[in-house]
This record gives sequence, C-alpha cells and structure tokens, in this order.
Amino acid sequence: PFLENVIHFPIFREGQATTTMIDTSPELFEFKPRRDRASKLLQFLGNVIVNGNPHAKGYKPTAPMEPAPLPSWDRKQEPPSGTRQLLLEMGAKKFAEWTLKQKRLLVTDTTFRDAHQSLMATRVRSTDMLAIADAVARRTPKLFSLEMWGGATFDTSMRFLSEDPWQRLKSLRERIPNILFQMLLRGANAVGYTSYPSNVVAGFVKHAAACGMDIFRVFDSLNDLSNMKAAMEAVQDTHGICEAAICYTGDILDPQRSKYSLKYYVGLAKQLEKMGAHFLCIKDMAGLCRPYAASALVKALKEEIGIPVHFHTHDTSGINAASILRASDAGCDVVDLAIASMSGSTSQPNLNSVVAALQNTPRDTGLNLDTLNQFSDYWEQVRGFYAPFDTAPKSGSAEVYLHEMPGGQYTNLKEQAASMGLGGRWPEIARTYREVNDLFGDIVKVTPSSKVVGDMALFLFTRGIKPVDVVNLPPGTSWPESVIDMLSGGLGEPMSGWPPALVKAVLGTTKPKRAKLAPVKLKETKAEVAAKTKRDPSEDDLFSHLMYPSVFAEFAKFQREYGDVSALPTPAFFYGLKPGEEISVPIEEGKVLFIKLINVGAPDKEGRRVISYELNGMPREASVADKS
Ligand code: 3PY
Ligand code: ZN
Repeated sequence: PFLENVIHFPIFREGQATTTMIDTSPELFEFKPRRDRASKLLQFLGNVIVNGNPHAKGYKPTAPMEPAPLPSWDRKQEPPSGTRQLLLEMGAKKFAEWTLKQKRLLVTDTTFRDAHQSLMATRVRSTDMLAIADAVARRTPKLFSLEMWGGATFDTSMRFLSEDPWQRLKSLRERIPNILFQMLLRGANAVGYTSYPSNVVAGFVKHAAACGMDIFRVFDSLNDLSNMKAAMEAVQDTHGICEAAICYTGDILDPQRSKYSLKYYVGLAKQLEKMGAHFLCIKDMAGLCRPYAASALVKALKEEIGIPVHFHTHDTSGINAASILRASDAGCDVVDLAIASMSGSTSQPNLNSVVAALQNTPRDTGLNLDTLNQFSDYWEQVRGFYAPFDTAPKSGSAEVYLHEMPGGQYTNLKEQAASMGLGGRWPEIARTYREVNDLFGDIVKVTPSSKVVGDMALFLFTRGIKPVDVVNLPPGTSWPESVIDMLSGGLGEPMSGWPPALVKAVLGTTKPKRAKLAPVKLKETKAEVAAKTKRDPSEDDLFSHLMYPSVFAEFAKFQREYGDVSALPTPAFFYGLKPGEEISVPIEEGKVLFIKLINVGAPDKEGRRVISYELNGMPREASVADKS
C-alpha cells in the first residue's frame, strides 16, 4: 500500500519528488482500505436510507416514485445529421448566414437548463437528461439547439447533486452528437457570481468548447459591454458560436420608462455586432418583454443589424407565448422554449403548444408534435422526483412587471424569505425589491446584479428600513458585502453610473479604485489543486476549482468518499430505498449494478446500523452511523 500511495501521489506523478517528499508527506503512510465503486455507492445509499439526503429538505415521498415512461427510439438508427454537423462544416459565420435563410422558426429547447433552473432550483440530475438523450437525438433532430449547461447548473451540480458538471457535458455530447449545445456564460463572471481574470474566462471557454459546447450565450448583468469582451473574443477563437446578449428590462413601449428605450437596445446590439457577435440574443430573463414590445424590438433589430436574432423569454406573466409569436411574425430567427410539462410560470413558454400554433403556417417549425408530447409525459413524471424543489408559482402573474425578478431568482428568493420566516410577507418583499432597484438607479437585474438587489431587499426589509431612507442613514451601517462590492464597481458600470448619494451613503467619501484582475498562473494553480484534492487534477478539476474553490474542494472530498453517484436513480439519490426495493445503476458501458435493499438493522451501542443489500444477487453490507 505504501508504494501504491507513492505512485498516485501528485508530486511524484508530476516528477517533482525529492528526498524530502517522504518526510513532509505523512499521508503517504495512511493505508486506508480502498473501497471499490460498488461499496462506495452502497455506503452513500446507506447514509441516505438512515439519515436522509441532506439536500432533500427532509421531504419523504408518500408513495413509491415510479420510473418515468421513456419515449421509444430506434436502436439501429444513428442520429441523423443536424445543426452541429452544419456548424462544424460551415464555421460560425457561414452558419449564421444559413440561419438567416431559414423560413421555419428555429427552436432552442431549454428543458435541460433554464427550465429546471427557473422551476426547480436547478436540481435536475444528469441521469434524467441522459435517459432521454438518445430519443432527443433521433426524434427531434430538427431542433436548432439544446440549452443544457452554464448559468447556475455549474455550481449546483457540484454543491447539491454531488456530480461533475464537465461529465454532464461530455456524456450528453456522446449521446447527442447532432444538435448544437448551448450554454449561458455570464461574461466576466463566467459561471460564477464574481469577476474572474480574463485568462480564466478564456481558458474556461476553450475547455468547454473542447468538451463539446457550441453556442456561448454571453451577457453582462449590467449590460456593460466591456465585461463581455474577453469572453466574446475567447469564443471567437473556438469552433463555437458567439451569441452576445442584450439583457432586456423595463418596457420599450412605456414613455415614462425612457431609460431602457428601443434606441438603447438597438445601440447595444450594433456595438455587439461590431465586437464580432455571430448571433444577437434578446435576453428577457424576467419575462418583461410584452407581446407588442417583442414585435417592435425584433423588427427594429432585424432592420438595424445583419446577424440572426435569438429571443429568450420567461412565461412568468403567463402571456409570453404571445411574445414568442409576435417575435416570430417580426422575423425573429430562433426562439427559446421548454417541453410542455417543464414550461410556463417562471420557465420558458410551452414548446409543444408553440409548435402546434405554427403548424400549417409559413413558420412551421418542422418538429413532430406527437414526439414532443411523449417527451412531455416523460418530464412530467421526472418532475415529480424533484417535488421539494418545485416551488414556482402555479399560474402566471402580472406582479412580475412590478418586481422584475429574473425567472431563476424568483423561486430562490422566495425560498430564502420563507426560510427566514417571512413567507407570508412575500408581496411586501417583492415591493421592496422594486424599491431597491429604484434606489440603485433602475438597473438591469440578472445574475449577479439581481442577487445584489435581493440581498439588499432582504437586508432592509428585515431591519424595517425603507429603501428611500438609505441615503439619509448615518455613516457606519454594515451593508451586505455584495452591495459594497457592486457599488465599488465590482460588477462593472450600469448605464449612467451609480447614484452619487447612494454611493456616498454606502461607501463614504473614499472613492473606490478597482485594479484590473491579474491573470491566474494556471500551472501553479494545478499544483495547488493536486495538494488539495490528493489527486492528479484534470482540466475539468482545474476550472471547477477556479470557478468555485471551496465548493469544488467539498465535492472532491465527497468523490473520494463515495465515488460517482450520478448514475443512481433520482428517487434513490434523494429519498433512499425501502426494504425489498431494487434499482439498477449503470456505472459504465455494459456494466450495471442491481442493488436491492434487504434490511436496515437496529443501531448498535455506538449508534451504527448495518444495512443489508443484495448486489447483483450477492449479499453485501454497509455500516452507517445513525445521526438521529
Ligand atoms: C443565470 O445567469 O443563471 C441566468 O439564468 C440569468 O438569466
Ligand atoms: Zn432565462
């Protein structure tokens, strides 16, 4: 075991070993018995069975959760060629020209990313996407793209699902080789909530493209285009499509709200086209772009810019399918929609119904409605697995025009308020959120700027301070870190700057100076990651660490203890097994573990329980400390 430890020791593997290595590395003498993959999984399951999954909010299903009905697909058929082949043949610029020539309305399916980010706190696990992936590749090859990565999926997958976001990307890519993959990239904030140095953002983009990402939707949370430059340039150095977004807020049809006018958005779009964007996205993250505003905006953009227009919206108000149809009539090239049972409310409008609406019209999408309805049946059942996280409003609400909260934030902030015992006061919190927006000078609100507004709203609400009174408070109030950082310029500059009276109230008279972030030394960082994770870090590990150092360290520790738990069926992962219940877990191509729970023993003197299983027909046990 000593030699085994030495061979796997990162310093030794990197050829950096010296004679002091043995003296300075006591871990070389730790000879823990190595558990095999199956034992690790049984241990994890045992913990969930005895103590519950700490991320399942204590939810206990009242009835067994049946597997979701998988749509059939022809196993002999290779996936037909699709948009990905076109992109790889033509390159991004020619592919954009091809897009402009299409008569049909092109459709992006957001089910794998924004739909569950907005409805179920981003909790959908890879296994539930992989199960339907073969059917998606063969039965909806006419989709323009699948939005399946980025945004909040990167950290939530490690933080709450204990699975590797890079593996999700690579596994889905293998199963779906024909449809473009799309991700949401927060400009200089990449997939995080803070700014990263340009070389980190560029390295992240390059690695994501190498793992199979095709379309990078780049935005900035204050529409500060200088924050998008490095990410856009990095995408332009890959095979991928640089889709630059203008974040939509306010109402272009409202003369009282003149800050965010049609002219403002067209101006931004023109600059982004000049910066080399291949596509332009209208990113309506809160679902504020009302139907007639959508026609006016798309019409103006189609007249003023020469690249395809991609419309992203949310159905929070309940009326945004109409915005999609108006955008389509105005010549929009591509729209974002979600499979029926994963659509509506804070998610995207209903893909199936929009497809039906356009049948036998010049903009018929060419997608098969029967297939989409089968996909919806699958997702309806899967959605039930995530019941404790499924907290989106049941119906559309025009309240969104007051608070202007992004779809992905709404459920999160509501949960946060509920956990502080403020659930019943939501309408007042929503109003405070709006008042904080006005205090900040009426800003674009999307991750991370929306989070800052939310932090401030809760901060003020819980202290009974009215947002208008902030500028009159005495100096020395301890404001939330995120507010101090944003007003110091940490997220860039909003149009027309921060209100001076607010800056003075929060930061005092010292003028904040922000230095440009120095590039990270990637090679040295890799050595740090090796020391932290006790393994030879991959590029995946490096970028996971750079985005979220402590979340990644926790995740790497989890992996050492339990291995890869991503293939466990979701009900077993969150809620464990009942005696007699059996699951199958495909751990690699051609290798399946059949796990049956036989018995949960009584606690011994130390409070440990023996869990008896059958693993592929043979008895196995795990011993678990009962924490109750
Ligand atoms: C994100 O940044 O995660 C978003 O979905 C913004 O709309
Ligand atoms: Zn969105």
